[in-house]
Amino acid sequence: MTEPVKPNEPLVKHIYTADPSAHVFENKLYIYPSHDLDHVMESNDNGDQYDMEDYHILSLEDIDAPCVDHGEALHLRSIPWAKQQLWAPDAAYKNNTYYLFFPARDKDDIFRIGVATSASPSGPFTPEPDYIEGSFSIDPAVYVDEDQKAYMFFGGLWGGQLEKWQTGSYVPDAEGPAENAPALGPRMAELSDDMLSLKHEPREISIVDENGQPITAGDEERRYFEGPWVHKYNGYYYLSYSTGTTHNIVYAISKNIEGPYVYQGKILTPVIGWTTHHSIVQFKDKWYLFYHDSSLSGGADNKRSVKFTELKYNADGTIQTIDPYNN
Ligand code: FUB
Repeated sequence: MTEPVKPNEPLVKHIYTADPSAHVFENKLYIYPSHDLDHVMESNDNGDQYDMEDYHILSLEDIDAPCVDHGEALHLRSIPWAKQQLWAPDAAYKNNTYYLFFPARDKDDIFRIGVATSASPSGPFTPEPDYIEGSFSIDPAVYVDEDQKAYMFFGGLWGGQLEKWQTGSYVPDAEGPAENAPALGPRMAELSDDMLSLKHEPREISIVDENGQPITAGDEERRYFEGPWVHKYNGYYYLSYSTGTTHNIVYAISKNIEGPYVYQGKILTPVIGWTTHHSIVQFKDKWYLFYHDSSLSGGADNKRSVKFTELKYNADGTIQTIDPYNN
């Protein structure tokens, strides 16, 4: 694209992109999205319509510069363990190396999380031969803390299969908790120093209300569904995520990276299209929300476009709610 990008407009229009994970690397903004394909798929609760096969990495020299598409950075055909569905990725930098974390279904149709490496933030990325041992479900988000310890957050309901991992192993016909029971939380694990494995079995994160009571599975306005993202602001960890069936991006905060996280409120009201997925990044002196919607495709759930808008904090650290069509 040669035109400068604008807030609340697709970053690129020549391909469909979704699930943006934005990072500042080498003084530029890099966006790691899913690459939605322009084909017709049957929609179902299993997410079969999200049948993606590769990743393209985008970058911006500045927040009003043209968006660069760096081309194919990783394709399904080069990932030995993966069968289909390259869903929402994330990237991290450590050890003079860029790491791309990504979910895909393995040969047994179970979602796992893989990792690929590159010397450049724009790739191409070389995948490890197998998925990360002990990983499962979807939507990895990797947070490298100030002490350089790295943590992977992940998990998604329904097609993301999180319900099936409640016992710690895969139970194909497992269902979610009862409506009045605590909702399933995202999982987290510290990554090994080489970023290629988990240091321990994934732990479940608890999200609670202002009285310390767990958010329940029936509380669809607030319970975790998919798409976790963690950032730090004024000494607090902010865990933000999609509520899925109610289509909001919401957030909860904690002094401890492992939680419990206390629910705060909405960041982004529903977008056009079923899914909503985001990331939050500081670039220069401002904070930005990267998100997607299906407006460019006329509302097709599986043909989405990445956009951004400024994100603002109130003096008490709460985040101002964004209406994507009125800001
Ligand atoms: O893009 C496929 C899936 O849709 C992602 O993994 C979810 O977060 C949702 O955006």
